[in-house]
Amino acid sequence: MRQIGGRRQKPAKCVANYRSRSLNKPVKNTRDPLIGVLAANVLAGGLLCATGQSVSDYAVQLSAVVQTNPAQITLYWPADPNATNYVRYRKTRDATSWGTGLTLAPNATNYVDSSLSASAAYEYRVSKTCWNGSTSYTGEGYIYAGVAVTVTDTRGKIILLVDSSLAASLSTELTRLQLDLVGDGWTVLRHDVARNDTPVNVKGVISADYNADNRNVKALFLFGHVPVPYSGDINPDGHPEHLGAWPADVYYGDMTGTWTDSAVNDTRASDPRNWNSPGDGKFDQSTLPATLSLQVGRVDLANLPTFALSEVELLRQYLNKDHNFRHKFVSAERRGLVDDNFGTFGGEAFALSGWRNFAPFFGATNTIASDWFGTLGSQSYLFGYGCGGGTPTSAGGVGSTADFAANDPRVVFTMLFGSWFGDWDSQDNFLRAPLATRTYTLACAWAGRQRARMTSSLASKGIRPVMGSPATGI
Ligand SMILES: [Ca+2]
Ligand SMILES: [Ca+2]
Repeated sequence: MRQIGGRRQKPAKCVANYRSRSLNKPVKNTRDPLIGVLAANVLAGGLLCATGQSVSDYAVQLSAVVQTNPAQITLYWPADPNATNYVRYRKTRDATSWGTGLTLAPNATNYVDSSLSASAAYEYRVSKTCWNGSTSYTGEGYIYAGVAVTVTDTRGKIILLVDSSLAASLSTELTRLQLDLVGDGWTVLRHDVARNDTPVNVKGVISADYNADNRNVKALFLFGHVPVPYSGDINPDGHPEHLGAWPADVYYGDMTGTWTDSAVNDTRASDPRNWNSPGDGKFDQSTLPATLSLQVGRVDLANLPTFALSEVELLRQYLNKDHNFRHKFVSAERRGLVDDNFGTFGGEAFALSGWRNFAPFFGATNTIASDWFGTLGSQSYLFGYGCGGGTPTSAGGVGSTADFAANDPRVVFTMLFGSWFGDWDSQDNFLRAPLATRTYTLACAWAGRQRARMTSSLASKGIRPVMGSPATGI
């Protein structure tokens, strides 16, 4: 697998390397002087290159307008002059197949659906095939929409697992969190667990709740340094010296699969945290053994010494942020920021996790390529996506953990992507740093290699504190 920038042992070289390999913004035309650099890099990686495309060209940036009489949903997307064909699909949220698509004209920029039930919600997908004169490429867009869908006021049961070493200090704030979760439609099942317990014992607490009411227990909120399960022999950032066990909170969300600790024997990783041997308590599984039964999120602000506040005070600050956002004491403009420092990367186009999700949320014109800290110091965004060559504490072109400690970027929900910080349980880890900021940021997911598709899960299930990513845990 191709590396996504950065070498753990040589951060200085990593930065220089990143600068020579990456783009600061999507390529807009063939006169961009950086295109040659991109093409050379892609060819050096041995991959085919759709030269001249920008990352957003790989998305169909869908948005929707609905009306009640007659009931209809109109999908819109920006024109792509290179499109040779569009296909529209529709399904219910939980259907597993898209079925047969409906072919639209090559110059289509909208689709009107009037054969629907006003009270139902539908997930739409629009795919395009394109030819730019020298090469072909494809794009996809997804949106979840309904005309008059009933508000979800009962979400089921959420298990709140609290690190017991924090419970007394934060009792007021945790009680308020529980009330806020009730207000959001959840029934809260609270348990406090010791941070030095084993993941197997902690999972026993979760399983007992789930087995007592498996139809209604839907979600798991891990608060604090609840024991961190590790699993697998993986390196989704492509670095051989990062191969091994990664944090895997997905273990806690799987109620049916079998997890073993007998096969993997790999101690080549540069950080012993990633070593995995038979019987060491880290699981073997590199992929999920079963479909997850629970949504899983974690707020863990342990081991962040770059921030001035202690772990307890960082968590108190987080709970205050959470309460303030839920009650609109703090808000942000409904728009999405994309700070892409990788470009198309041989077609992987990591920043699609921004472009493809933000258009359905806010509209294509409210999805904006811009610099993270340069923009978010003075302008607010509800969502942000940033990617660049990484270290455990930074992503090139986005910023560093120290930047998050020194600033207060005005963005609430975030995705960050780059090498070395995806296994989030490390000191001053860059993926957790946004959660430790003062006023705004509540969530961060590692998204890019495995693109995030958020529209239907957020719309129907509620936003999670920290969003799940299979096999990597946060
Ligand atoms: Ca093991
Ligand atoms: Ca930037």
